[in-house]
Amino acid sequence: MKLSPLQIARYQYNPKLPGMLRNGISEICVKNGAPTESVADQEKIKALFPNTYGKNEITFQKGENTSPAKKQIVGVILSGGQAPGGHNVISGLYDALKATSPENELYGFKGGPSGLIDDDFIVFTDEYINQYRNTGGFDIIGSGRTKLETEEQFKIVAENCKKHAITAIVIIGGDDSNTNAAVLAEYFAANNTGVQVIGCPKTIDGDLKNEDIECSFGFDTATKTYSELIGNIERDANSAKKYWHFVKVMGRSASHVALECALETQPNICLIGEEVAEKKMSLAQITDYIADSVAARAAKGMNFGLAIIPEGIVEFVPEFSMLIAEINELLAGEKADAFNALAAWEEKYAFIKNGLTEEAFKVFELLPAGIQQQLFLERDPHGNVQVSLIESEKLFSEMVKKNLAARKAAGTYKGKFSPLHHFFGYEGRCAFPSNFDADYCYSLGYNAFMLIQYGYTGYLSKVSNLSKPAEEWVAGGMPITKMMNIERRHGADKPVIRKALVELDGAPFKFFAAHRDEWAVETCFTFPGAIQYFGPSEVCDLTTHTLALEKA
Ligand code: FBP
Repeated sequence: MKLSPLQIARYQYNPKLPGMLRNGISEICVKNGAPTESVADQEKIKALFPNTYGKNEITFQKGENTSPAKKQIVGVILSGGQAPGGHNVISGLYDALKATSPENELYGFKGGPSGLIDDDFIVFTDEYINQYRNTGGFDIIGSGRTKLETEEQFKIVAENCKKHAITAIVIIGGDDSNTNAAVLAEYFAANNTGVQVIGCPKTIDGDLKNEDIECSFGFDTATKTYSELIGNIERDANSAKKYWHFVKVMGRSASHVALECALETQPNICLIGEEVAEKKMSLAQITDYIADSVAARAAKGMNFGLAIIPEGIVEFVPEFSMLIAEINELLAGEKADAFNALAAWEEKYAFIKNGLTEEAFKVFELLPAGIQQQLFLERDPHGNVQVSLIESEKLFSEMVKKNLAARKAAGTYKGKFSPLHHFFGYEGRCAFPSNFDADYCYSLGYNAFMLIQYGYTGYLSKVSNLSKPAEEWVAGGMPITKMMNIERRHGADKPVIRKALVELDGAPFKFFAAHRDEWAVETCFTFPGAIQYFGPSEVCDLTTHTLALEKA
């Protein structure tokens, strides 16, 4: 592999640990916190997790390490979508494990959770790990989206652990993967396997957070990468003064990524899915809102601008989710074959018209032809519409175009509207982790090993006080069951980690809401530029606006 100069330089970077973990392994002791309860449905969650529920929160502090001496053989997996910093979680875990005893071993199970089932692994060495320090990507062992949730799977994993004398598994993943980590921990405890399970909070979407977990790793780097690109486009727009840019940003469901990018770049428009749902906004209302900005700016001679559209937006538009639900129903089971057998779009269109309720068809009719066809082309393995593949940036720009044409006809708009489209997602998921993510991830991994060493299971590695310099970060752990509640999933009540959506009464959204009217009409763009890895701390170690506002 040919190395870039930055990659070589990043190998030399020493990630910063929280102060309390800096004195060497022999001087890390546990401070017990209070017993915990789940966020809701306490009795039900307690009954489902009799062995792991209600445990104490803990923090680490400087003091004599009293953990029992024991050879540790730890397995680690990466689960779900890539997020910058995954390699550092593994290197932090490896370094703590080896610093505790060179006899300890770290197994990396390949391709995500399926690696644990297929018993497909490598044993990490210094030489192997060193190639991945402070780099982006999950290619160190790969990732996958297989769900680890059935008893049959757990049995196989337990057998594989027994075969290799594995003492603990670390699951690096999002809310679903950590929910499964909790269930696996409970299974292992109930069956006296002696295998511990520790989770680490990952996802660029930023929706795995709560009063304990201040942010998931990867969010910082991904949003900085998108914001750099958005800022560059804003500057181009402000230079050329002829295009309106519609930028869709990743975030399967929650709009944290869009909101953070808006705080960093001050675009003219940023839609927030959670607000759309709360206000029950229709497609027409959203379109009007964007068109108002285009028209107001045009009246001032500015026929350019930028709108950020969160990937998950359409699911939050009530009439659109109703349409999707009807389409899923319309093509359920064998009905899909009848639909697919129709050759021409006109025939398919008639089939759709016939099958949808009048209300749903009205929404369907509003959509641009390209989007209408997309709804029927891209389906997931269960036959459902893949909402994340809908080109919502094009959907809204085309609807705005129509809206402006009507205004022009009515004599209320005289501008020129030339839209361009972008989608930023994969561009940010494997970027070199920012110093923040490099430090945070290394600390999460290091800390995960300390939790293992002290015998905890069903815990999430927790590093907090993140808006402060790393020296002041607080390392510890919290029982995953604390974050759980019961939700309806696939027709059954399930214990799951509660997903964090954008809070409309939270400081980041309030700040945005207080400024957006001005941003919509004036040109208030800010240009964050590229992530800086070397240089003054106030430039290189900056956290996100979201975290800074939440912790202000
Ligand atoms: P995770 O929830 O697994 O972290 O993944 C999030 C995400 O990056 C979303 O933002 C995006 O919608 C999705 O993954 C894309 O998934 P895929 O990599 O399978 O295309």
